[in-house]
Amino acid sequence: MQVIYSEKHALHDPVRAFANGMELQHVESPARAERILEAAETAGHDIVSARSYGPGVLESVHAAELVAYLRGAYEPWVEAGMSPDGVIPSTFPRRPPREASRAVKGRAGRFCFDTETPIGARTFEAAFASAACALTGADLLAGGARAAYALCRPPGHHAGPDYFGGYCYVNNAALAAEWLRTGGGEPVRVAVLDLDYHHGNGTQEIFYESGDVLYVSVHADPRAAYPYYWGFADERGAGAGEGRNLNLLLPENTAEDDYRSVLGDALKAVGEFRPEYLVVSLGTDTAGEDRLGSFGLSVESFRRLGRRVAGAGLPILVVQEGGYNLETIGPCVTEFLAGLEGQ
Ligand code: Q9C
Ligand code: ZN
Repeated sequence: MQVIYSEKHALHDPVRAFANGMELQHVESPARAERILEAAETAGHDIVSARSYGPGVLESVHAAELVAYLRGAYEPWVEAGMSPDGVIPSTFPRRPPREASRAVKGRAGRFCFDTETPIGARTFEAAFASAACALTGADLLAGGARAAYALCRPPGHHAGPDYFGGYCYVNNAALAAEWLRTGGGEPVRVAVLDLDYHHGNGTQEIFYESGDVLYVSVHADPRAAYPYYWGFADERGAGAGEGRNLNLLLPENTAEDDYRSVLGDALKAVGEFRPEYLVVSLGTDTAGEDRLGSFGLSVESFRRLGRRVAGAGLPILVVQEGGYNLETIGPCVTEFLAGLEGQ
């Protein structure tokens, strides 16, 4: 399978996050992508470079103000005497601000929703390259490929229409889905199946009122798990998107059997939607060894998941989201891809 990669991911190497009332070493590290790349090479996949896209492409799913902020946030932050390790806000608006703040620290909270998603000197370049990996995958599918894997880093599914957070800056899966939806002239239906441990609040909100894009997510119950304020079962879409958003919640500590049964429900919804393409947001933070998740999937489970997803019989673009165990992230991904290829 074609594995789309950009070495520019390494330009983003967040130093710290603030969580749990503590300063923590950041877990979304360049090593994640390096481990996946090594495993993909060992498994014999075809590593291809991301193509180039104009910066305007980000505005197909994001507000221009968000993109401009991400591009320009770092320099004024450092010039104002804040940490050169990256922009991390500490004050957040509880309602839309009536005007842009004149204060660097006021602007820092405008688009970001947490204290774990720092903007470093070259974060924007890395995020844009990550998006380019997903878009290249979309192009491969549009050109007739049956499957492709975008090795995206940083991840994307927590980034919404005009906000970012959860280690995500721009929404790679949403950009690919939108590219596939509109790429061939007449808009076509696209389904996004999100298998990260966490609900993909950003993807949900980007397509919430879209009749063309079905968003289905299998994730940990937000009553107990991040992102806490999104991902409930009664979030079903609105307007033309009514009924086209499906959140399937699992309790903490879910093991493979229950996970697969709910994946079956998710794939049934995808099938009934009759899309032309399927974009899979794949997080391996569902693995038992992952420090951010509580589920009990094994490395071998991912092959069985891949086989099930292949059963949808659609062209499939897999986009990398989370997954933080450096020992298992590579094998989990390559097992999933082997299952997708029917092995
Ligand atoms: N102390 C993705 O998997 N909170 N993002 C973790 C750790 C943030 C996860 C708390 C989790 C974000 C793409
Ligand atoms: Zn996650």
